[in-house]
Amino acid sequence: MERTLVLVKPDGVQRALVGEILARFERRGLQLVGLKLLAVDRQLAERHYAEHRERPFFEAVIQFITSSPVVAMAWEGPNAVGLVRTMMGPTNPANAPSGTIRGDFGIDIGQNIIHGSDSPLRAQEELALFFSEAELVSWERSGSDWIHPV
Ligand code: 3AN
Repeated sequence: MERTLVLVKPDGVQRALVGEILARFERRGLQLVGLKLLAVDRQLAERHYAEHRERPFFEAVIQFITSSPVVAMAWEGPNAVGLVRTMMGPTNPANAPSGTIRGDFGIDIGQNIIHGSDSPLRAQEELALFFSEAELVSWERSGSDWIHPV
C-alpha cells in the first residue's frame, strides 16, 4: 500500500477543477486520507521545488504556486504513486493524451493543473511538507475488497 501527494495547483483551483480531479481518483479506487485548501508561502514552495533550484523556470514555478490557493490531497492505494502519475499525464499538457487530467484540461507546461509525487520516497517527503501526522487519517473504507484485495 502506498500514499502519494497530489496538489491541485492555482490554475486548477481557479478553474473549478478540484471536484473533477478529486472524483477521478475517488472513482478509480484510491482512498482519500488527507485534504486541505491552503495558500503556499515562498518558504514552502522553495522546499517543495528544491530539486529544480538551478533550472531556468525555478522562479516562475515559485511565483505560480504562491499566486493563489492550492488544494493538497493525500491518496492511498496499491501503487498509488504510479497510478496518480499515469492519470495526470506527462508534465507538458501539449504531449498529454486525452483521458489524462493534463490532456483533458491543459495546454501550457507552466499551468499544468496538478502535481503528483514522482516516487514513493518523494511522496513521503512531500506528504510531510504539506500535512502534519494528525492530518493524515488512516480509516477503513467499506467495500475496499471490491476494489483490491485487502
Ligand atoms: P511534474 O510536475 O510532471 O513532476 P517536474 O517535477 O519536472 O514535473 O516539474 C515541476 C513543475 O515545473 C511542472 N509541473 C511545471 O509546472 C514546471 N516545469 C517543468 N518543466 C518546465 C519547463 N520546461 N518550463 C516551464 N515550467 C516547467
